Amino acid sequence: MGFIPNVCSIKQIRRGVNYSDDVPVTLHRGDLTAMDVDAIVNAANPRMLGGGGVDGAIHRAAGRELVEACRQVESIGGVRCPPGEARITPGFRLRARWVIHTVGPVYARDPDPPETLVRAHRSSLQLATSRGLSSVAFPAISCGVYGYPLHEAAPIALGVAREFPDLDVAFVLFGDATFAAWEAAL
Ligand code: AR6
Repeated sequence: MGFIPNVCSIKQIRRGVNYSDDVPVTLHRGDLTAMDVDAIVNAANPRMLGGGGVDGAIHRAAGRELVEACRQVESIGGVRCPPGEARITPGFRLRARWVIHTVGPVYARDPDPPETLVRAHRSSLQLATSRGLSSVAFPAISCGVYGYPLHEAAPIALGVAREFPDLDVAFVLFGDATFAAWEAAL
């Protein structure tokens, strides 16, 4: 069985192939909350007050201040972040200085899941750019509770990352199947 590195870049994966769109996107296995980057992206829900999955892990690692900061985000009828949009808070006890909260599509319910997934990634990276950040790490947005099939989500997420060649974008993927889907999409 071949050795699969824990961290690999498009450049490493595409070794020997002349790709002109070589951009600094990296894949990691493991825990997003440990990433030492300017911002990690949270797969949040529209209320933005915490939840399960990676959202719960981020809130536990950041401490109670994070939910208090989320509460301060403007809410319209309890919705702080509609699907496809992004909001930013400090990272508090995380190594990352910021948390960008985005809401991906619920695959079975969203009227246009690919479009909403594109917008969730793009609005996160636009927010990072507007704040002058240079490194951002994503989980597999919508690929847990929200039910987005891994092999459909991976090329969408990577495609949007390629729109931001000046940002250092990492994907931190939990589990072999998720990592394999992203690796295949590269
Ligand atoms: N680091 C990296 N990835 C993780 C981690 C972690 N610590 N923990 C889980 N994952 P999900 P969604 C992976 O369900 O589908 C929440 O309740 C997980 O294995 O966290 O966008 C929110 O409040 C999966 O691959 O997010 C929302 O209600 C990926 O992260 C809802 O879930 C995303 O799974 C959002 O659902």
